[in-house]
Amino acid sequence: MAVSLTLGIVKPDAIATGKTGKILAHLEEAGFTLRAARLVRLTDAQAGAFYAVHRGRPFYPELVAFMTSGPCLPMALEGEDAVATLRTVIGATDPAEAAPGTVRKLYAESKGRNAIHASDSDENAAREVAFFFPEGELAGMR
Ligand code: IDP
Ligand code: MG
Repeated sequence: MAVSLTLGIVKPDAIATGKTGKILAHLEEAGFTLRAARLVRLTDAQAGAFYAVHRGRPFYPELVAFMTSGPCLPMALEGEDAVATLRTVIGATDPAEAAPGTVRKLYAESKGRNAIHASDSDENAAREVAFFFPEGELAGMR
């Protein structure tokens, strides 16, 4: 498998409870290299656009409210087969169903407040990395 990029976001619950450093360490120990990161407080419009695929789902208003409730940390992460690997490392959406040792099992509070986002396909990873980081902001790209 080739080295690729994915987007992770440390979500507002994990920032508020001081888990950012532990989550970053977990991702680095899992083999990821940080290529870009930025602490941002999303607007309603930004959170709505980022999660546009979920518009109309029952949890969408709660998701947008949560993602705008405090700062979050979008990160461009590089690694072997990055999208699939990060999905495995973060675990299932609901921490109650997440495998032992995954980021969500260790640090998430609930299915909604679940500590971390990860892109779910290479196509979405490219779109989501570009959403937060213009090409020139990816450190070390050549
Ligand atoms: P994922 O983050 O594991 O890819 P998605 O189904 O893409 O999960 O949902 C996006 C986000 O929306 C979840 O991470 C979670 O924060 C929130 N969410 C999803 N389903 C529910 C739900 O049933 N209740 C509350 N929030 C939810
Ligand atoms: Mg998803």
